[in-house]
Amino acid sequence: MLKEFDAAKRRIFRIMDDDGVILSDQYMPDISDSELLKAYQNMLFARTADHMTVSYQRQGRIFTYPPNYGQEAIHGATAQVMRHDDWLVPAFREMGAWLAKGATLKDIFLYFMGYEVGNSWPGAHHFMPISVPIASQLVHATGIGYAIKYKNLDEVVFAFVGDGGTSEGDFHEALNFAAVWKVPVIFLVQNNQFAISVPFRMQTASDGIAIKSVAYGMPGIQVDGNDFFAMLKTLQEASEFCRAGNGPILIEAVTYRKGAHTTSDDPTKYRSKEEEEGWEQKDPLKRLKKYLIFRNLLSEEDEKKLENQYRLEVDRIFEEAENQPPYPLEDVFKYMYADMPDDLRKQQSEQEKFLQWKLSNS
Ligand SMILES: Cc1ncc(C[n+]2csc(CCOP(=O)(O)OP(=O)(O)O)c2C)c(N)n1
Repeated sequence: MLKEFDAAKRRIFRIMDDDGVILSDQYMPDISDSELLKAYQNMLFARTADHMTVSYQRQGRIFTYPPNYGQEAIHGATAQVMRHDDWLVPAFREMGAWLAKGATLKDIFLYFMGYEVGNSWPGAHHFMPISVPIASQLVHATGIGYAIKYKNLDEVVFAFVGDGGTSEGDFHEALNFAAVWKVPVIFLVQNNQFAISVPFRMQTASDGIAIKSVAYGMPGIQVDGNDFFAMLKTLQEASEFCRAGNGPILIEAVTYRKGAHTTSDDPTKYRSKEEEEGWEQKDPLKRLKKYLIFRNLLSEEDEKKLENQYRLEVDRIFEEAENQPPYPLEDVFKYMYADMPDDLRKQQSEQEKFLQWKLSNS
């Protein structure tokens, strides 16, 4: 399949249409009905948590948060393929994949509440920290891939980046050397059509991202990122390809960020209702739900029940995170260096003075 849909052939890979109808049976990925239902439930859980996190932010109970709404099929498929020893190198918009790697929702909430401990995610094995400096994580991914190859380990790196991130020098450096060294890295670009307010057509003059793989000397594929089956099949084949020692691969998952860039953004300023409505038909959960209902694996009532159950669960976990004792100011400063340098010590004491001043003036 990877060869047939190689980026150079200019074909987007899709298995299921917008109505949940299977277009090409021969590419259906290997997944049992019960695994499929579980995968859908996990995506629904992530979506529920995502919506509720936006609402917590609006209530002033959590800091800035980047919604995942509309991109869940990419994360759900990754969750299905990623093994315990594989590495997840995240950007910042793939919560379903974090949960699959073993991060708890409470850890995730603590991160977005500013807790330093929220960075450590002890249950998540082979998981790098969330990377807000765009694309900087990709060079780390190539480095991890190099170590895996050097040590002859049976591991694959799943490295996430957005379409905007592909314009960074780090993207070029990471892909160039990953291909030269033939390291087992899946570069997974979530092309959600925007980098904050910058539309994809202003990001690159290239006809898509996947085609850039040709110049780097690695295979690439453009996939309908809202088609769970297409994403799953692609990731299954991509991870086998990497595991077999063939080097890296570039996947462009074409999707749409249905929410705002972050809770500080207002997308109505830079995109139209018509555009949003056009993408609504392609919503990844709606499409998969139609398929599941057609196969009698799910009903509308089942889904309502699940959603209610998830809402209660998310609220309970959020309250647990809210009840965490406040973090000491020192946490903000102490983890960067083994011995804190003088200028950082000075910043800490200035911040302490500022907080005391604020307290005495409130
Ligand atoms: C190196 C760097 N430059 C700029 C920013 C500010 N910034 C934060 S998110 C973002 C856009 C990222 O867009 P994209 O890579 O498409 O990912 P998306 O947010 O769409 O998931 C920018 C420019 C940053 N965090 N890091």
